[in-house]
Amino acid sequence: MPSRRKFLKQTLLSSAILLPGSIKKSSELMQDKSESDGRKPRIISTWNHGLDANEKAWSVLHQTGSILDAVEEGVRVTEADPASRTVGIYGFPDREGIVTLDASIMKGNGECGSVCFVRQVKHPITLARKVMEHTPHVMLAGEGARQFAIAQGMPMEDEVLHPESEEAYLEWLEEQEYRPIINIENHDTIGMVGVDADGNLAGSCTTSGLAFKMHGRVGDSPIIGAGLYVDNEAGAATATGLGETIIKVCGSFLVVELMRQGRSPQEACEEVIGRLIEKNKDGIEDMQAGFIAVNKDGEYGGYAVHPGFNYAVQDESGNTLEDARSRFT
Ligand code: SD4
Repeated sequence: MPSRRKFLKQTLLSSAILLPGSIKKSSELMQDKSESDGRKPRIISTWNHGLDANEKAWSVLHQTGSILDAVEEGVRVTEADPASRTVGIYGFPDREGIVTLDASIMKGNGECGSVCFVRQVKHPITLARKVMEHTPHVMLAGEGARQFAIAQGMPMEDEVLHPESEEAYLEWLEEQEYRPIINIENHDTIGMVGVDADGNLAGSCTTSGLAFKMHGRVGDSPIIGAGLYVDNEAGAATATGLGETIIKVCGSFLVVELMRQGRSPQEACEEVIGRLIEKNKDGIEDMQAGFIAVNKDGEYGGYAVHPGFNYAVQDESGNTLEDARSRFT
């Protein structure tokens, strides 16, 4: 079965499993997200794993009243999930067999922190927050980021691949074909953006990056403006998919700038996917990328290059998985 069809089938199967009770089927949902109501507070996050992450974020928001705490705690659920092959230390390794992680966090007032190419840290999102709050810098990389984690008292994890990651890596080694494209199945970064009842925004993004990437490769997720951008004056956006395509258009920043100029979150995501396709024409049939966005009024949207991208939307009416529309069908 071609990889995209397999992915779609898997997505549909897992959607069905994840859709009990209050979680609605995407087909029941309003198609035009630009008409989405501006309900606040609201938290949205990428892919199926966004459902569990949203649930945690929502309870943290209600406990602490902090949208920043909410987006940090929410994605920590995914980082700690041994079943995740695309986020955290149980994820797929790079081509040397080493798991390296990227993460970023941002507040609506412009404060932000990120880490990239970091090893052995179970919660890179928390490390990114520590960079934001306890250093004069925005971004720490590699061994420096790891040393900072140790200095902050964060535990170091053994560098043992999860058995499923190891199996996939050994299989990959047989061909060792390095193609810097997304194969649609192996990219499921979690990006989360949220707005509280007062219109304060925050966002987080964390990933083990592209499976079997070159050692040292850093994607969009830890780059402020590419994988994540938040501005209380306009809105917040985050990205998933092939980071190289997203970096080239400063994707999340551009989504937020378009919202500042008056576009709805849905319109802004669609316009940036259009720009991304323009700038990445070669091989676009094998490249997936998607954005989600929320504005300060609580309206939201999401859009992707190809079908198969979904995102979880949490507000007072429940936690819902929605299929994003896409440029190609
Ligand atoms: C990256 N954007 O490292 C990440 C990978 C990914 O959904 O999204 N996935 O390029």
